[in-house]
Amino acid sequence: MRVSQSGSVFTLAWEDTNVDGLSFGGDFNDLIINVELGNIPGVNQLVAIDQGEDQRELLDLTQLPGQQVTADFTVNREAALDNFVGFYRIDDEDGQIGSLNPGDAGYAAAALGRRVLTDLDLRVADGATESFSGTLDVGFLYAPFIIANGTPEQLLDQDTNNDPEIYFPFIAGNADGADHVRLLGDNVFGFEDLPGGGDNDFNDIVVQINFTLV
Ligand SMILES: [Ca+2]
Ligand SMILES: [Ca+2]
Ligand SMILES: [Ca+2]
Ligand SMILES: [Ca+2]
Repeated sequence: MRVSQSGSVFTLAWEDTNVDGLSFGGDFNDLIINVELGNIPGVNQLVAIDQGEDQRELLDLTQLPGQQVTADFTVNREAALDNFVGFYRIDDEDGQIGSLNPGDAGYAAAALGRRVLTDLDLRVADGATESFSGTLDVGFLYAPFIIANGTPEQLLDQDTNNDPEIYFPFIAGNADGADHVRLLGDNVFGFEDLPGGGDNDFNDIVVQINFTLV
């Protein structure tokens, strides 16, 4: 059998005699099979499969095989505020956490309690770009959050006077009722850090994620 390739088409050509060089042999046309490879979605496409709608700036790892994926983050900042971006596990595409929905009392604390990649602080200096890498468990949905000019610790401590604003892709979860997360591409999230949408440039933090199966 001989194999040749033209683009996505592989040709398998068989010779059915073992007498080479004779008129009835060696022509490798006794059986020919063309195999065309279809478009096999990559892991990044699978994660992004439900992205694209207004409040669907989510990571869908429910369809991935295996146990974990490596997530490589590229984080860029164009903002005066020192923002903090993270991700948390949600139970459905509307952001539910147990019995809590976005906007319910205690939702922000519950979201921070579900925070993943807790050893990664996705924050960079203004105008800077940095790379981070971590692993995520497959089989779950994750949503991003942005804390404007603050940290999770400030929201979780006992002092309510130092609480920064936290924003989610789910408008109901945002105190100002404004959109603060926008999809800029597959697994590319742009965040707006100002109350009420501010200048709406959605580049105050930009997080791009590339997934690979472990
Ligand atoms: Ca506080
Ligand atoms: Ca949005
Ligand atoms: Ca902005
Ligand atoms: Ca900006």
